[in-house]
Amino acid sequence: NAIYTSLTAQKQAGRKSFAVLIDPDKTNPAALEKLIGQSVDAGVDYFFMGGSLVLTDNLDECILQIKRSCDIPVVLFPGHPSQLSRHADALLYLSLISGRNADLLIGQHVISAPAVRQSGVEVIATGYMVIDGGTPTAVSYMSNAAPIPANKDDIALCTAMAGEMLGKRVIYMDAGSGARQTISESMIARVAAHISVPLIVGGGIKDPEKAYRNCKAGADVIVVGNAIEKGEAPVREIAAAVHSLPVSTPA
Ligand code: 1GP
Repeated sequence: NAIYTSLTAQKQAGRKSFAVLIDPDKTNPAALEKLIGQSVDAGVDYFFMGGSLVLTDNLDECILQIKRSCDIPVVLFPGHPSQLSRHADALLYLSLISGRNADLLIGQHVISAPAVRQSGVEVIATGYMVIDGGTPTAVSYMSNAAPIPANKDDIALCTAMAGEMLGKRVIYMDAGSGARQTISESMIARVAAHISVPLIVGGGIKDPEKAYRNCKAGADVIVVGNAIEKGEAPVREIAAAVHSLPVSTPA
């Protein structure tokens, strides 16, 4: 359980992590090589791997390319049960607890369970919460489930609490890839104050200031995908902002 052990140890120490999300359908070996180099220089903590569609069978090859070049762990963040690779370090086994679509709560897990078990990949039970990002995102469309309204902090809080009590070992709050509106810091703070498991936050984050404020509000892991893919987000500066916490107060 190396990845989960490190997530919880980081949380206990108040250290924040930065994950770069890679969609295997939207990269190529040259772009990935460049991103790996930038990520190593920046001290990125994790690569998350996944996408909403499975257009190519690029997943294994992307992970192997990463494994050949660096030690940054690869964590699967699958949009579909077929996005599984034994070469990954861990799998966020996502249950869409914000939705009321039984298939994404348990149905797809029943289908994928034997393959997941057989892969030998570390499984991290994840309470996945989609928050309205102000614009239809792939996840809001594909999940066929209503997201939590952006201003309903109480619903988010109760959903996360229920997820934790049901045994989810991390909570992932996601405004959806490319969301116009990121999750509010007030919602992050409310959720973080009431759960003890690590909190992952993503969706529409582009700049170091927002990443920093999310961490201050209580996020433990910040995920950025779309803006890095488009070359709009500075990997090094976001990593530095995330890693600047906790700010040590003079004795
Ligand atoms: C999406 O949380 C991730 O599922 C990251 O979102 O691609 O907008 O950074 P972005």
